[in-house]
Amino acid sequence: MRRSDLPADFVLGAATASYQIEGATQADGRGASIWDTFARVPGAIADGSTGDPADDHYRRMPEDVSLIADLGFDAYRFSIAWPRIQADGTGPVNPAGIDFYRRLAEGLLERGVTPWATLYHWDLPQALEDRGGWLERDTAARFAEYAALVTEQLGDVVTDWITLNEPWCSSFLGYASGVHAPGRHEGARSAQAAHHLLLGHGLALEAVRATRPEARVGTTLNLYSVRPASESAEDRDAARRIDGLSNRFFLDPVLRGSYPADVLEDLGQTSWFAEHATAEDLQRIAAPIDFLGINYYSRHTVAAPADVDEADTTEPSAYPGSEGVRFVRTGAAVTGMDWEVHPDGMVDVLRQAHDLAPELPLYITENGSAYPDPDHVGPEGEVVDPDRTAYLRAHLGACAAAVDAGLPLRGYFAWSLMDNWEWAWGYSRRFGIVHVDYETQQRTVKQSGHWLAAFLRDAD
Ligand code: IFM
Repeated sequence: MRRSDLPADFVLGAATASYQIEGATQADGRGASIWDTFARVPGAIADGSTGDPADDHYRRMPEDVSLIADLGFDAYRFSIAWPRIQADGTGPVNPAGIDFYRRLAEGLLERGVTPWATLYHWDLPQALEDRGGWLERDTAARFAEYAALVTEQLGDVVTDWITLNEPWCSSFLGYASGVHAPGRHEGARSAQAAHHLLLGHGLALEAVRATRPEARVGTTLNLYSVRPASESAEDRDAARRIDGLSNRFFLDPVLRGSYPADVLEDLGQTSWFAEHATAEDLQRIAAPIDFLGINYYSRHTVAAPADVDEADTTEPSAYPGSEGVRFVRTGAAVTGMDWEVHPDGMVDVLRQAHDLAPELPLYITENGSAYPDPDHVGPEGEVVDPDRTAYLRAHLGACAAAVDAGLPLRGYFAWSLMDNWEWAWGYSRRFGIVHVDYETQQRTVKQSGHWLAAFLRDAD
């Protein structure tokens, strides 16, 4: 697998997100986000840590820009922390917040790296959560206002915009299982949060188009390859449910302008959606985008609940209405997140999206792995992570297979540029191709990073 196996204009980048790398959560007028609050809840984060200092990127940004450029990436996907721009989620722009992202984008451009900005990678201003968060329709309108402010300010230095990152996580991990901020247990009502997120996408899309007609705007979904554990009708129904809630519940409204009726039924949300998810909302959500971002990590093999009692789980589930569905271990290799390594699944999810919107350019906006590789730098300055290199190589191979199969895949972003704060796992999971020593903030390119840099130069 070589870079030259991919089209010459195929974009290769690295990705990060604001709360996971920036630190400096109280600097320069930044307001509190739901993750600042959630991380302080006892037991919410595996190692009891918070996003401070994370990678201290807010202060070390110029050094990180050099790192990105030196590794040879074409593009860098970062996210903008809403509470740095509007501390409470409303009102005028905080100039210091905008200035940080302007310097970042300008620094990238100076080094020949294209900035890709995500407007929402989960750091909702806490003040908006206090008013109901994504369960409130008004949050979608606030998001569009914020999107207009940001693109007005930065649209001269950023052309590629992603409205939302992984609305499945924001809604079902945030409002159903509660393992992500804001940590609420609202059961199937979490689907209403998903609708408001998608409406926020639609309204933001409109706002960005009005502010910056030249912008390229898309959104990013996390999609899974889903298959039944057997061909039994029950297992196939389990696969329908999980594909429904993880994939179709987001793909269908964005690409077809409708929610899947079977999923609304599983959720018991048919009447709420009939009343509140209006035709006008769906028209907005399905307005043409310039590309779809897909974050792909793994495959789910699922089976029907073993027996009726098993559905009576006490843990709030991220799959309301389908609580008893079992996620089956197949014996296939898994990463340190216990996620099955299945590169072919990347082609499956690309095809699933492509079938709904044959003309739409697709990008893998995240793909990567955490492994329990050494969390220290060796005596020769090396970080040896062969599993991560193999994972990257295999998934870049899947990109080439997708392109060869005629799918309009235009780029790939590795998750992540550097080790960072992995949400509920804190600092205990490392996805970086660059190692970060959290004591000293020293960055060291891992073997996987050296491999990727050679791949980018087509020298592998
Ligand atoms: O770290 C996350 C990222 O923020 C969103 N996508 C999945 C990654 C790995 O869990």
